[in-house]
Amino acid sequence: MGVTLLGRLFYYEKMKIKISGKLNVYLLSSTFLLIISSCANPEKPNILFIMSDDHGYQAISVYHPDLIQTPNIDLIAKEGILYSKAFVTNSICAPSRAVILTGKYSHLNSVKGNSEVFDGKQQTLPKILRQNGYETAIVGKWHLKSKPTGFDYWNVLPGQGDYYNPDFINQEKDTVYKGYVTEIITKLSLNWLKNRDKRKPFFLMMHHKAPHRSWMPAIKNLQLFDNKEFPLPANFYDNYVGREGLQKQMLTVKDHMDIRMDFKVPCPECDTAVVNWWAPEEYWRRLNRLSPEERERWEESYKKEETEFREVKEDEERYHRWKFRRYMEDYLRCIVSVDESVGEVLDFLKENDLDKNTVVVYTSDQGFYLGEHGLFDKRFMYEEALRTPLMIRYPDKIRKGSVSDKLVLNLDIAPTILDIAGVDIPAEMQGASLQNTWNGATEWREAIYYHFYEKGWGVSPHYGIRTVRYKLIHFYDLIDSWELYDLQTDPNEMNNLFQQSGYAQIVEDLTNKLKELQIKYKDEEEL
Ligand SMILES: [Ca+2]
Repeated sequence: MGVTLLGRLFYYEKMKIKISGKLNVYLLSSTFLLIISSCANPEKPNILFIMSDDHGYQAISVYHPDLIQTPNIDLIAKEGILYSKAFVTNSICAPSRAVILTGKYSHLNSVKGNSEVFDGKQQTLPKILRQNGYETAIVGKWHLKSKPTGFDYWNVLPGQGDYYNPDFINQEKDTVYKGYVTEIITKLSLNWLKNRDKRKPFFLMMHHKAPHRSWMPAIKNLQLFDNKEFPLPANFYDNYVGREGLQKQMLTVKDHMDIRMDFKVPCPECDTAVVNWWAPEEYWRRLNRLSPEERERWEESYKKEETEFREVKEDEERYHRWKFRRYMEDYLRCIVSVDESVGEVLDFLKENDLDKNTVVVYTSDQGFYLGEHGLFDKRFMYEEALRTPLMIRYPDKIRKGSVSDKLVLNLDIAPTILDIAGVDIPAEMQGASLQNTWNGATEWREAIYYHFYEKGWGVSPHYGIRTVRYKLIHFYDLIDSWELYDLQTDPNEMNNLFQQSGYAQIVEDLTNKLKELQIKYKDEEEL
């Protein structure tokens, strides 16, 4: 629009120049104003999509104020819309990223599990935006094995990436950056924003590695939360009675974390007493990325943990509580840096007069267990990993302080962003535009469909349906087991009602709806 309008104005001016000198000056100044206004307010809004990795909603203060304060992330929700029931379709890193890029379920987008390679030839959100005049970029975690496609600029971590002095790969060369990964991702994102092609609207995916396991905080934050007690979730000591899916998993805080890699205790005997055979080597590889000065501060900071470990390790209950506290300390320290990053980019938008015309999204690739059911990690369809944080700021379009309890999905992100950009949503995309949740429309889905495929850590593949009130899960492959929960009376999902009398009709209705969703989403292989 800008170029055509300017071309016409210059032509008009040239014709009038002969008529009057005064008129000419007037036209020049008005053209100048129009140039400024057309650059500062392009028709299409910019889109800043911020995604962290494994950030449970329980660790965002606008959702849950007890664990940590995240004022900058909260601001996006306070100035926009907060989703209290946002879910993922497959709760694990690479598959969630593929869903977001394509707007399609895992069985149709080439990535069912973390080991699969993303087919970069398929249609994706950044490709469509780029075709429609957007300048596109991704910085940070990519995790899809094939090289990014559809971006004018990409600078990403190889694989999972490292927290300290990390390697990055981009379209030109590999670079090792000095510093802490969250701060580097912020800096690279801001550099791109400063140097982008300002004639076009932008789409930037800023993808943090944090707070992914093994939760290595910025050196400056290593002593945050020292001596803070974190309340244990009500179902930390879940005994898994009646729920076979949980009985075989190896993802508990008390039994399946490594003393050195996860809890950072520098004890000499820890390399032989490990849960995961790969943990000692991986611990040293990660630690060896620190400079000698950083290493010294690291070792000094974790001395206290070794003393505590020796004090509590013979007392089972104290030891379990200590493990939970150690988990929370480092996990939340990583989130402090993510929140600082969000603050920096929001400030940048404001200082550069971009805040009014930039849509900001904050989400995570999925949720995470922070001790619920005794777990860490994700994968299961139980609420804390199925849910993900989601908030959108869109000045002038979304009323400040909105809250939506509609059942929304990461599948909806691509259609939503296309809708915001004024681009047609391809029919093959399976999600819906979230504009319908903030513009007063009443039509919305009444149930969501989930399918998890991986087999590691003792978790059996499973699929299921969640409605506003109920959740039905079918574990298959390693086990064959069904679970039913009434989320209204049992929000912690402790009581499997599947075999209980009085629920046959509910099971039948949910099974029928589940089959309908499998047909709708073309995922019929498990029927
Ligand atoms: Ca993840």
